[in-house]
Amino acid sequence: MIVRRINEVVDSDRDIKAENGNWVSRRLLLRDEALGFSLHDTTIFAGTETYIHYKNHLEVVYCVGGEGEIEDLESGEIHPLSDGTMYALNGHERHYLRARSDMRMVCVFNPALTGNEVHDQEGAYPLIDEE
Ligand code: 9YT
Repeated sequence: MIVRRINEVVDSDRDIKAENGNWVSRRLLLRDEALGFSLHDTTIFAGTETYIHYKNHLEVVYCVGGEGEIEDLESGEIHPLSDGTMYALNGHERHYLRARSDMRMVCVFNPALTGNEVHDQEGAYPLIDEE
């Protein structure tokens, strides 16, 4: 069994800040833990807009605090986000995330992130080989 608390992750090498300063992601579980997914506690900072296209991963996001919106660039739909809203990117949808206030998100990635990925210019994480 793995038990980990957020205060053990903050300011560790599992505490990843976006290069553009838009978000911070605390990685509670990574690929090494061998669960088949990674689990992140992410804060999207107020006033930011982030373009994301996870071409190589499926992501589920559960908003547990703050307010903002997601714009699905495939459908053109804009969905408000607040505490209690989940979205699942089951079609690798290109999207914008906009935060009106700091939004706290619980994120699950499949395949699991290793912890070393950074968003590329297209807002994607690379797929890192299993080996
Ligand atoms: C919700 C979202 O996609 N935020 C960007 C960061 C990413 N979720 C991560 O690495 O935790």
